[in-house]
Amino acid sequence: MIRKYTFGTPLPTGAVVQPVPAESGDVPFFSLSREEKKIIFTISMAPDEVLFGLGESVRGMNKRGFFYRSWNSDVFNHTESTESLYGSHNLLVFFSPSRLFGVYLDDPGTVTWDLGYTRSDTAVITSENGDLDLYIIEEESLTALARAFRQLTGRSYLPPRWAFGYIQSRWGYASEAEIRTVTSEHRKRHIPLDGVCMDIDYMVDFRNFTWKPDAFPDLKAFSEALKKDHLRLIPIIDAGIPVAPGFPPYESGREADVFCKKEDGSDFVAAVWPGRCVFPDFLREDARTWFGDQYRPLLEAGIEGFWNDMNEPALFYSDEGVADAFSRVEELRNGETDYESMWWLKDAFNGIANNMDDYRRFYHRIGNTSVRHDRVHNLYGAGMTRATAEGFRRYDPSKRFLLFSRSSFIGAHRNGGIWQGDNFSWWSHLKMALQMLPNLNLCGFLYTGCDLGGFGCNVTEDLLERFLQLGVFTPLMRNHSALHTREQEIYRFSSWEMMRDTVTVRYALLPFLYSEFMKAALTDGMYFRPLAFDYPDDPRAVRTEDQVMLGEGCMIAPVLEQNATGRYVYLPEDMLMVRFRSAADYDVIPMDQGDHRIDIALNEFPLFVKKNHPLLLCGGGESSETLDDRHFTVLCRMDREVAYDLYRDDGTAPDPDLARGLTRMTLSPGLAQASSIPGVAISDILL
Ligand code: MIG
Repeated sequence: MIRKYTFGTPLPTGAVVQPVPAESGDVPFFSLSREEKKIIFTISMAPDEVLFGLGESVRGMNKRGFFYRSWNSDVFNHTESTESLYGSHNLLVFFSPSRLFGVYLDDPGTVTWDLGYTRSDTAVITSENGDLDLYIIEEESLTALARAFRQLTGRSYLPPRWAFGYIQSRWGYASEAEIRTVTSEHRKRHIPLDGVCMDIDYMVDFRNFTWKPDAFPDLKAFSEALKKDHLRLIPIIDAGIPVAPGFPPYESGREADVFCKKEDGSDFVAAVWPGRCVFPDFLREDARTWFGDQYRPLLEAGIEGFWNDMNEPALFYSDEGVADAFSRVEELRNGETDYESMWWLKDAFNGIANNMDDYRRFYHRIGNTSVRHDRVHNLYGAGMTRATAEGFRRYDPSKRFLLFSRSSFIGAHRNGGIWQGDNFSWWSHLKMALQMLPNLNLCGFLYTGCDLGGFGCNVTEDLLERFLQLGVFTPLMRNHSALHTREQEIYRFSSWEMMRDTVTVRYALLPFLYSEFMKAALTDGMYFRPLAFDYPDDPRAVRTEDQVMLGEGCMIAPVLEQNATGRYVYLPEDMLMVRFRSAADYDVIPMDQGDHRIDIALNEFPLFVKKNHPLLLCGGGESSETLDDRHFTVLCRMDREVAYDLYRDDGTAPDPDLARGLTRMTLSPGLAQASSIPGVAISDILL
């Protein structure tokens, strides 16, 4: 059951697709207070209450015990203390033995979440602007609640199948030759690969929709040649359009008048990578259409996937901001300075990027009204994602394109995936990535993953290996790193064969993981879930923070610590452990419910599978398109007949065609009786 309560004058966000009539009574569960325009929702929590949700945010799967702020931010350098990341996902689920409900704030401005931070027994949710639709969702189970929320906000984006392959990326690849090195090193060493990202270095002066003519003399020929080798290029697009007279996107955007405005009606200008830029007003349909059409030259060059960046929007500085900072210099130039004044000066320059004053300097047009950016800030990245996805649909409605964005808002999950932003090569960020996955899924973002190996800082071999072991299971499996950091491609390391073997497991599992993803997406379910969703009555499972359910029947428990030779794993029920070293080398061990200390060497990683849920390993391959997905080895701990539906569609046709790709296989209990491991079927199947 979903109830809606409206406060103030909410602006349209596009997040909700299923209309719900507004109630007139009091909001259940919460007490309400107001402070100026703020609306504050307060609720007390029992000691055994856990909180799930808030999608992209730091810390644990259980969000209780910290303070979060919904304000999309470009936060290179985020840590455990960072209140805001790149996306705002305002769904929070309260779960205890005595109550279960979700609260969703459809509010594009700042929302704060004091979740037992000020008082451990109280949660306080504050809408800064006081214009919002609040939804209370009540269902019988966590799973049903997640489904009801997805039905409210719409089905998750479906990527093409090749997007489940391994993708290599690095800020710095600047030419065809450099990309060729990446692809040939992979193919030569048989490290599977499906795509290479092109970061801003491919562009002329970092200008969107251009590419360097010398470095990429014939992009179409290049992309077509790579495609013959089952490889795709995935270029980046940034939010800002450079102020460059004569540059066609700038000129046509000016002519169509699609850029955000200052109060005086002139275009708002701020600097990002290309220098001074204007910013498409993605909240306007005409601006979205204009922007989506700009991808055409790249699409015509054969590109089938993009990543959209800098769309919080990130702003390096504005002329106004620089002038303010210089005025502080002037103020201090001839006077006495002390440490306080010098810090004040330093802050003026340090705080010049992504400055709140800049976010108050520009306006969007919604209908006939002009709305100051800070009121709708969190919608910007979602608008860009929508513009891009709509552009793809206009260009070729018969195909699924890959799209993942940095910034997001609920609603954007219908149009694209997201990556988890600029993480560091830290073990703590490996753990954070794992813990974020189920909450992102709860908020609808199924196609996601982190920068494997870590974006900032220098990775170590063992950390990259452990990141890859998590990445084997994340829909987006991309190794990405920042300019000037240690080179992070698998083939740079002496233990590259170990890492290659890890990637082969992804490819052996790819048809299975793809099927699990499609089932989750098409049934408004979750690909990753907290254990609480499957074992709500088991307090141990509910509190488990370093293991995650995957698909219908699996659970992952990655090693998250340096120099560890194993870890403790809690099994909420009897399961089958498959401990992988490579696609062809793994242990199959039935294990009982309870606590286990499991040896997991650096080159190993376990997957746990529930009884009567089969795991399918295909014949493998070096790209998603050349997999042998007719021969499967099926592993299943079973005591009854088991059926499995495998998606074997062409991987690019839009969803209605998916059903035609469905193959049902059945396993009879006899298989497990006759097996060398009693109760576990290990059988080869030819489809
Ligand atoms: O200011 O394009 O998160 O993945 O490599 C940094 C360069 C801009 C931020 C993205 C990152 C990307 C980088 N970008």
